[in-house]
Amino acid sequence: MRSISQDQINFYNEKGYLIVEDVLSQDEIKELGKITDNFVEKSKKITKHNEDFDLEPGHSKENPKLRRIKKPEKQHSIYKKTLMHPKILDVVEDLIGPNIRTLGGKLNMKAPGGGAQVEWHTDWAFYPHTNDDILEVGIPLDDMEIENGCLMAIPGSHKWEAISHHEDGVFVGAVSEKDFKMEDAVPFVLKAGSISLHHVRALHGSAPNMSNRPRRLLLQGYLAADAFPLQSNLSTSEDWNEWNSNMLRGESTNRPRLENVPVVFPQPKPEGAGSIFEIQENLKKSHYN
Ligand SMILES: O=C(O)CCC(=O)C(=O)O
Repeated sequence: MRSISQDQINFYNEKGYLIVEDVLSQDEIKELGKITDNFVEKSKKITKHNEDFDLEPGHSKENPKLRRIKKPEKQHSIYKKTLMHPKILDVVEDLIGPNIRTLGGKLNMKAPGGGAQVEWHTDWAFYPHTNDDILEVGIPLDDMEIENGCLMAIPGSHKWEAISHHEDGVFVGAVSEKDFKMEDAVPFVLKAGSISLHHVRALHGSAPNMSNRPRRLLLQGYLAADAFPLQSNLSTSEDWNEWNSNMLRGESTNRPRLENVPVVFPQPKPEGAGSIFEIQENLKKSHYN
């Protein structure tokens, strides 16, 4: 039985995003919030990005500005449980089919009073695959509104030709202003407990947090088992075992489904490129100021 209606599936196919309400319980949200607070506490001990954390400029022990917990599912069992949450997987299955791998997760945080924007981009620009049955689930740990920098997307943009995320021939992880109209953006205003899903080719971004509340958003990536990355090297048995350890439902396959999908390859990268935040710092003009 489906967990969402045919109308919701049609909406996702047409617009490239979907909001589903009341998927996680308030107890689950509270627990996620509590462990996330502990990670913010932990981040006070560091002064530079590391394997686990990405920091916003101005981060300090007194005023921690943890911008991202990387691969949270590898850092705490509660995040792992959320990545494998049956209710989330049921919705994902209705949209991309029964054979599902995960791309893993990230937890993006915007501190009150200015937590930084994410410039407009598609996830596809960072990781093109053999087909685009790939999506990202957004799980807000705080009510997400325009004031605290909610995620936004341009409806229908997942059907556009590939847009370059380059400037002066170098990958900057964001599109140019001329490529879209900000007034077409739909804000994902969500109560904590609800989820958003956006297609890998949907153009999306988010503004700085201008409120006095945090905006913490857990993002979890999922893909059809027959979508293979165009960039990755699955050459050894070890790579293959690791790849298959990301299967969450259904059957793995060694037969990539090759679709006629438009791609601009995300190379060359800027010097010292790390997270999306660092890559986007190379954009000459922010979409937000
Ligand atoms: O945190 C956000 O508002 C958007 C994040 C995003 O699009 C990304 O990390 O790729």
